Amino acid sequence: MKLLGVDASPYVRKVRIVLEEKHIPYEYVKARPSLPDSPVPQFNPLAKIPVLVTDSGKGIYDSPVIVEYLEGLVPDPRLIPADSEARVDVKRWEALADGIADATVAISHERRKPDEKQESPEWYQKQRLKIDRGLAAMEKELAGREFCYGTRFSLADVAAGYALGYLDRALPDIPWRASCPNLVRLAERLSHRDSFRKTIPEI
Ligand SMILES: N[C@@H](CCC(=O)N[C@@H](CS)C(=O)NCC(=O)O)C(=O)O
Repeated sequence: MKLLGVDASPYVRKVRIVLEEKHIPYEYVKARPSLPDSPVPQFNPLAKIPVLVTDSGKGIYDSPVIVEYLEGLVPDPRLIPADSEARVDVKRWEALADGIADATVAISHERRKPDEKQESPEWYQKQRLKIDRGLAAMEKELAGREFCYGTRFSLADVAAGYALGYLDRALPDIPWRASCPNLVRLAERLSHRDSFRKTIPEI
């Protein structure tokens, strides 16, 4: 199977971490969706990355669907619990982390625009609140625990870890460490896992 994407995308890293955790061999095809000759729209009509292309040529998107697909393909090690309530709790962590990453992407893209094209301070504040409240919710749920959900590593940890890593890279001026000691410890623990080390963006 092939994974289409680039290192700069946090959602691509999430999928790569899952592929590494499950030891699934794949070809990483560096592809930007916006280039004229990009292969991405052929496999995802929404022209977004990541896209996983199966050996039969089917394009799978978006990242939560890809993760679900990989979990079904290689159930061991399990990253999403089988029990339906536990499953929802883990996917809720994923949704929270994805939302933090979405707001981080939005601010980081906006900052690259010329001053006259920038969004209003209120827009920035709205995005920033999503990040701050999202981190506060994660910090609270993590209190007294080693893992984000239950007593073992899961997709919840993958999600929190990739979102924090991306936040550090894209918006290093956000001082989240000062108010989130539990997340600091989590990020430190995760940074030693092979899956996280092998997927550190090259850029
Ligand atoms: N919710 C999607 C988000 C995917 C996404 O927005 N990817 C960005 C790159 S970080 C992209 O492809 N943007 C191109 C576009 O929106 O046209 C997922 O989790 O896969």
